Amino acid sequence: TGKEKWPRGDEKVWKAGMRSLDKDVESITKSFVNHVQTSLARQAHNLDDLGAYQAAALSVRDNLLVNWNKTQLQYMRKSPKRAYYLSLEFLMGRTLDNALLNLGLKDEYKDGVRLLGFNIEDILEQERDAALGNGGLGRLAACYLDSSASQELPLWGYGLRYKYGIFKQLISPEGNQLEAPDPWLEHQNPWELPRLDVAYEVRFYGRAERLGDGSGRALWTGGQEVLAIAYDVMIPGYNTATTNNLRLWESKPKRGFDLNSFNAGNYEGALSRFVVLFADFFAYRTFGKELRLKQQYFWTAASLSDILRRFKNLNKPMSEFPEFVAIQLNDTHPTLAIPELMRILIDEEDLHWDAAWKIVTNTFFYTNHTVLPEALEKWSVPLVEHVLPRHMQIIYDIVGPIYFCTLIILHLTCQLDRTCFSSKASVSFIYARLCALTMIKTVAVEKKFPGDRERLARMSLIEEGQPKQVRMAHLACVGSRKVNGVAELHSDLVRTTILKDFVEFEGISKFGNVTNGITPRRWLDQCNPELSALITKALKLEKSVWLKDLTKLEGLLPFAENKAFRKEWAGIKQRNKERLAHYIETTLGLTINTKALFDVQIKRLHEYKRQTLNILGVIHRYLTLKNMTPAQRKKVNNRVVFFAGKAAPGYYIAKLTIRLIVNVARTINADPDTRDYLTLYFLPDYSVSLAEVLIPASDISQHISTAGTEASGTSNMKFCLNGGLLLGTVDGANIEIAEEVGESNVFFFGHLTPAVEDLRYQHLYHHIPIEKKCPALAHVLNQVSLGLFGDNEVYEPLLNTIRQGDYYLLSDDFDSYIAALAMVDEAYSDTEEWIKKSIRTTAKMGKFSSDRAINEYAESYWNIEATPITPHS
Ligand code: B1H
Repeated sequence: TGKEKWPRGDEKVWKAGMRSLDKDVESITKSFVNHVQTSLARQAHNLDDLGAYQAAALSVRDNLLVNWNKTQLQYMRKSPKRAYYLSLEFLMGRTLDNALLNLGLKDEYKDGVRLLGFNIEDILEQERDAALGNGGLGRLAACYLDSSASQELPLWGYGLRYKYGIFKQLISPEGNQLEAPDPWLEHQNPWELPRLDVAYEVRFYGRAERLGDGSGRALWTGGQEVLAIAYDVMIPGYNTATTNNLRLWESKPKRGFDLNSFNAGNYEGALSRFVVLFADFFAYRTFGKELRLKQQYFWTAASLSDILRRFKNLNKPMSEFPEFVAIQLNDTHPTLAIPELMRILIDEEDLHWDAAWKIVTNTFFYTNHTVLPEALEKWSVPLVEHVLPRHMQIIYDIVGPIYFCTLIILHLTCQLDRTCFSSKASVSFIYARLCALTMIKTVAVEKKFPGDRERLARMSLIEEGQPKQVRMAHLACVGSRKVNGVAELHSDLVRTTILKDFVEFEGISKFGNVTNGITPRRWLDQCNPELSALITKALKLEKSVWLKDLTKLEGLLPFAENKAFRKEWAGIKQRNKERLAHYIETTLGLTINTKALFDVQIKRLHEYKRQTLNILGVIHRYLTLKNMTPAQRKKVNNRVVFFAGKAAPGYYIAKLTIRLIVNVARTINADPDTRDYLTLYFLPDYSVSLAEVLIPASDISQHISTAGTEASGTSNMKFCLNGGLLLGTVDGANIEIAEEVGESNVFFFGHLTPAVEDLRYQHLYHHIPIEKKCPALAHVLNQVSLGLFGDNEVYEPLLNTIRQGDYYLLSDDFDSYIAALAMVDEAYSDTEEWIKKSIRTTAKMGKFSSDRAINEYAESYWNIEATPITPHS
């Protein structure tokens, strides 16, 4: 009942039994040895590094739990408004090092394990990455969790507990990407708490029958039910007791599951596959669509049940739900939460449609992460009808009439068949519904857009066609209180392209921008400890001060003029290069020239990101070097180019790009004429942990997407924070980085966003042969075609994407790209000036802390406040 006195028994005895935080080496070694003895059932004589990692992790976890319990208890007592971050991906990487730094116990653990005969770095290396995501979107979610806890904001994450993370990438002898499963849970995962008691039922399929009483309610029965079981992951804040929660759902057959039924035999085969990450943005369009839809529903339904249960414990009227709950939709993947909350409120809580809709549209917030048309989610209406019949009804009701009355009117006027709209009827539906949503009187709308049927078709949540499709971005937009993009340019594009009609209809104030951010804890302090220490020394501030107010980095600016400081700065970069070289030497057996400019492009392989432009630029450099005399070559800057990144398993052109990179590397690294001046590496199996070694070692990093295609990018921020300079197009967050650090400290090239459409038009209708338009590029393409890198003919489909159509405008940007690379060479030759640029870049990166971003969400979107956790409660 919640009214009973607690604790039961003697409070003093309870208190005396409570574990407290470890603070000194002695209590740490004690806890470590205890865990070896009991949790692991091992002993000193048979403990290897992996065992030591597990013991260390378990003892750190105990510390996290002390704070976690405190945090959750105080959230319960103070009942602040809470935010929930629904993301299908959380790319957490490793946890131990981060937890040690956030708890402020790294040195103590280092000393403790040394006393026991272990080395902390070796122990940290034992941990597997938690790679429950594809790329930037998933890593952003992880950074936001770190920032929410660090800023003491009451925020929980909700995701799926995938059995397999993103595939492990192998490279075959021919240079092809191969995919192997990533059984990341193979060893016990010390960072999760199974909550077998937190379970919810989730239904699929079956029948939905409207009650027909005018209430709008329906009965959804039959089909298949599964259980969602919670696993909790502790999210420690930096230098604070706040420890938030990431709740991941696992599926389990329902108890009393009919073992004789058709479903029973199917469980292992079909439902357990829930827990496999879709490592392919687009693959599920052709394969496994139903599975992906079920994943999305399973996770949103379980999360909503959990959120509602917590709200109900407050004993408040349902109408106050949005005063206690804000739900952030990380892209459209959790959009089914909108019809699901409608279903719960109407069918289970007996609310009137309009009251329910008011709650929903004050609860949800939607972040868009891409404007690329092929990446906008759409679900086929027959599929949704099959898997989630009730939700399909609700979606129709959202797009449809102002409840009931309009339904009847439309029935009369359009002879409407509810499951098979004529285009006209669908248009009328959305028209009427949107009038209700936005409280704009029909008359006003008529005045605003008289007879604008095309507009209404564009705005519809249902796209006409075979089959009809639900446009998830439109549903997320109409069902949310606010919508945002992830960088200024991108948010502008959202407002002027994909959601333009909605902006005109609902008003611009609903459509904002929150420029992405990264956590400086992982992406500076943890991955670049030497630089972090130097900054602390220079700023004469506690590390905990500038790591939580990153704008303090500006204090580094005067040090750019200090020669001794520059030497220290450059020395750290050099040692980070050697650390990377050592890593590559031990993992891949390759020797890297560390006396060279390190040039890095690491990200998912995608045509719009233009890794192809980069590799063609490398070939151009190679051909130029080949044409030089040895004396001329000696004057050229040495350059080592690194690529890393995964291609979606079904993305043929992206995989071909990897193959080209690998084979170009093979040829040029073996060429005695040039290999002292230019080498190239494709590092397999890119991951968060690999990024942590690569980023601090880079002199220049490439972010070279076709203008207007990269929503933000976040690795650009990571490189610049670590004093790497940026070579990029005028796209995404590159623009804001340049605004901060000054254009003289970045290398920009290429056409701007407004030109892109015209250029594409020219490619289609006024095609100029590449030989004429860009001879340098034509020459490079020909060399590839002629087999300079072996594999006659295999690369033709890739080269043809440039020769014909050239949708991503490589031929338009190639010359300016080569010119920008030359400017990089020139700037790098002036060592002292280069180091100044590097220092100034780091100094001006304060804006890109995810603390700034999460506070913007908290204040301008969710309306939640910091809730400090007091140590004694
Ligand atoms: C981004 C995605 C994405 N945008 C679909 N969109 C996915 C879309 O599995 N899927 O279905 C997965 C991911 N990811 C990235 O988000 C943008 O491309 C980056 O520019 C941006 O920095 C990042 C975070 O906002």
